[in-house]
Amino acid sequence: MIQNNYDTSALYNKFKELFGTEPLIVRSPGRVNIIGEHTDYNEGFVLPAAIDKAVYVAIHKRADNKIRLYANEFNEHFETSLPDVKPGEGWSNYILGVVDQAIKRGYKLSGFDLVVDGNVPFGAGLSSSAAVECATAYALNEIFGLDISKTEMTGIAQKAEHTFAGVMCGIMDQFASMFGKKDHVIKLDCRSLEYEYVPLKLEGYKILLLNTNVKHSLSSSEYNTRRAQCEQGVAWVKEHYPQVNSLRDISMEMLNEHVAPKDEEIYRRCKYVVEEISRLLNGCEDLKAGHVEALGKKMFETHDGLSKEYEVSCKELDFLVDAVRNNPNVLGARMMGGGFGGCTINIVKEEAIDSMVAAISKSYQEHMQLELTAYIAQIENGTSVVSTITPETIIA
Ligand code: GAF
Repeated sequence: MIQNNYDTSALYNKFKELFGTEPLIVRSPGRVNIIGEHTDYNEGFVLPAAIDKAVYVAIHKRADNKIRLYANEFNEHFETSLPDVKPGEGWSNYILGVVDQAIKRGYKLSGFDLVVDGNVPFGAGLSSSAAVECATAYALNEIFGLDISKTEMTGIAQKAEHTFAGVMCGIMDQFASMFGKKDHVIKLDCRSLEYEYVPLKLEGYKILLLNTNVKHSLSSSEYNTRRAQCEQGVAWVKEHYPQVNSLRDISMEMLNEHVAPKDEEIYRRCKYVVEEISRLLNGCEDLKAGHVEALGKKMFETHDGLSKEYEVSCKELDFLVDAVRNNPNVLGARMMGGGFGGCTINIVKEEAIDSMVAAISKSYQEHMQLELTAYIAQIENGTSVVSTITPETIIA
């Protein structure tokens, strides 16, 4: 099992070695989502939580306009200056997109030096990109004293993903990273951004993430296509019900009457989302009432909807869900996040985890010729400053 400790003193030392000054360090976590997938950009609800794997940025402001970035994991440098910030390739986009948004909103920045690192695996569907964006927004706010609210920082981070990474994501990932609370999930209304912390009481069960270790290249383009398909469905219903603004406002009757006759595929996409919004609301009540088995059953239903109706799964994710479907130690499992790879989320009886992971790793290797990686997700707090002082005091 992969360990989650991250030693911020190494990051501190790296920053000092590269830039010669003492950095501020900000931690921003990855996330899981219990249920409610592809509902955020449809103004529905989601049920995410921040986890113990996080992105860390070390930062120090400069007197000039230079921006010097270093990604520890890739051993890569990137340099630009404030007036020249524009979309490019790879990891720097998630930082520069945030800078661009802050400038566009009128916040006054100068240059800065920044090192990014962490232990959120890339491409695993745990929102490493949202974590980099949130860490950057929070860090810029701190060093330049911008007084931006956490809600606005979340919006800045989301918009950075749209404009610099080209993914028209919803608000879930950035919100979970920014607002996470230890041992709680966040029931978030993605329309109003009102939210409620719900204690995650799993009574002898743990959240186990199984990483397929694949990320199919379709993921961004198909994500944007799904979003457009949902919007098309809404437009057809709106011709008859002008008060409707999103799938959140739409019933199955409306879909049956006004979308089904027009396009079977769009109907299936919309049907999944409408059902998922109500499944989440019921699942959240299950969690509050301690009915974890009922919640687990709904997670399998979500997976089937994502796989067959929304069509954002892949053979590796389906394999991992099918591998645990009839296992009495597993209450629920499903693909998590945008899809086309990444992790499944499983609710598994604690004492069964080791033997189960060993057995599934073996059959995953045999059937998919791929290595499986497993993590137990602990639920942690959201984005915050780690420390501004010496390495000895900043072990996270
Ligand atoms: C990705 C997106 F970034 C989120 O906004 C959300 O839509 C998710 O896919 C699917 O629920 O993680």
